[in-house]
Amino acid sequence: NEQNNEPEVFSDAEILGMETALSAARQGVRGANPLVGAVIIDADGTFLAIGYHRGAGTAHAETDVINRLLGTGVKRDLSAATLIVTLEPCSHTGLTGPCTQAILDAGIGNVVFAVRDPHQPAAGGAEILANEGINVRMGLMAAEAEDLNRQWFVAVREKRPFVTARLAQTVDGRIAAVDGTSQWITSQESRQDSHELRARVDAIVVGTGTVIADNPRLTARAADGSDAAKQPLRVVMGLREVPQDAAVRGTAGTPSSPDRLGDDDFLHLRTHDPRSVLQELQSRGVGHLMIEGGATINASFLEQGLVDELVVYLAPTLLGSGIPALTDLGIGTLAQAQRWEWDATLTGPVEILGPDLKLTLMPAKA
Ligand code: AOF
Ligand code: ZN
Repeated sequence: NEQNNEPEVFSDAEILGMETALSAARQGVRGANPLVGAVIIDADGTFLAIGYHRGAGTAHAETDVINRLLGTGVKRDLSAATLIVTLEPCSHTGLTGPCTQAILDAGIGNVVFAVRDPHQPAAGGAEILANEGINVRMGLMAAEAEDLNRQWFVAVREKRPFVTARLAQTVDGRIAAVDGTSQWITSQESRQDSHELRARVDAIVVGTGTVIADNPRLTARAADGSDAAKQPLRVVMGLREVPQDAAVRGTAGTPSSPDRLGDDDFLHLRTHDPRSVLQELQSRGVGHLMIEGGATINASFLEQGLVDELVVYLAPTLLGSGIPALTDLGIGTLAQAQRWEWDATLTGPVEILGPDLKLTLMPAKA
């Protein structure tokens, strides 16, 4: 209880419920939204339903667990039941309606959650529920819940998008040969997986150097080459001009044409500063950004500690000399090395994609 600082008391069933909600949360996908899980238990501690949030744009964990229990539109007396959730229920209408309203509509009498939602528009759900007469308690397994989404909390508190950096490289860390050739280092399977990543994020950024060297379209495409339904905003950063006929200027699926210039889904930011890029994209409503190189852009975000998730496609290929995945990170001695760790929320942090490996990493805990 935040008012009088007395520790809340939780039952064994509630503790078990929160542990279950935390594992359910891990089935979701990281990104603009946190991983969130929820459980509903009866007055006697019986488990009634388990739910979780699948990722940005889908139902929140509370709505998911309520729908699983009731189906939509069904009534049942839940005034003695308890909804246990890993994050404070949201109070806002974002891509989905407020969870506070879903809880009130279902007539659930008790709510236990782990941690406050620091995201301003969503925060304050606890007070709304308490004012409506719901018995609300917070703080159960707060440390575990904070840890589950620790990089999401960092991004929200820094008021910037969640940032994924994607590297596609040889085992010796090269993204192109000496002569600049880079198509393709990784397999078809890896490239297809990258397209699925693109369809999940709100924006992709590359440097002007990459645009000039590789002329990428930066669209998300299905295996048959057609455009995915959801396309990211395509962002180029850097001071050099983006050529008028660059593929990145084209609308998804269509070859670039001059009448498409200034299209909403392409943006050139004339800066080298990752923070100003993040600030600009935040103001445009980007919740999840993916960085796709080159070496200078990758390093500039990494050096400033602005990467929340690192996705590395590793091809069983050697180039020796060649273009490295990263330029200087300002590290002079081993003690300053950036340490990363497996994303432990995933069932397997390493995936096999054809001949390649895909690693998903997050910054190691301080
Ligand atoms: C919850 N339960 O399962 C999640 C919450 O754009 P929206 O509508 O998906 O809202 C996203 C925000 O809602 C997100 O930034 C975070 O503050 C909260 N996420 N809240 O009650 C959930 N995923
Ligand atoms: Zn919600």
